[in-house]
Amino acid sequence: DDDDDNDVGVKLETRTKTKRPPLYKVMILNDDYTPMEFVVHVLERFFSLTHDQSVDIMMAVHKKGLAVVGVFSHEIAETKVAQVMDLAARHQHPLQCTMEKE
Ligand code: TYC
Repeated sequence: DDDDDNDVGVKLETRTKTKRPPLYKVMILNDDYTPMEFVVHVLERFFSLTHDQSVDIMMAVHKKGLAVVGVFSHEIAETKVAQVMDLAARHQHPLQCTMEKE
């Protein structure tokens, strides 16, 4: 502002803000009717968990009510929830799967 050029100039640097997309926790909820083996199968099939990891998470849900089974972009999380809800409905199990912004 001291150089009497009427403040005309060229901005030489711009901020490169790389905003990461929000992530979503996908959770499964306990209920009294869905068979344990079905929940284990769902976790193996849709969340690329090993059998042992799936058993551990299923038992955590059975005891505590719910657990996070994975964290994904919005689109992937929506797909996982839909896949679980669809398979559970087709087998007439009341299993619930939901997503929540992290
Ligand atoms: N509580 C169920 C039973 O005793 C098992 C179960 C576990 C159901 C986890 C849902 O998300 C769930 N058969």
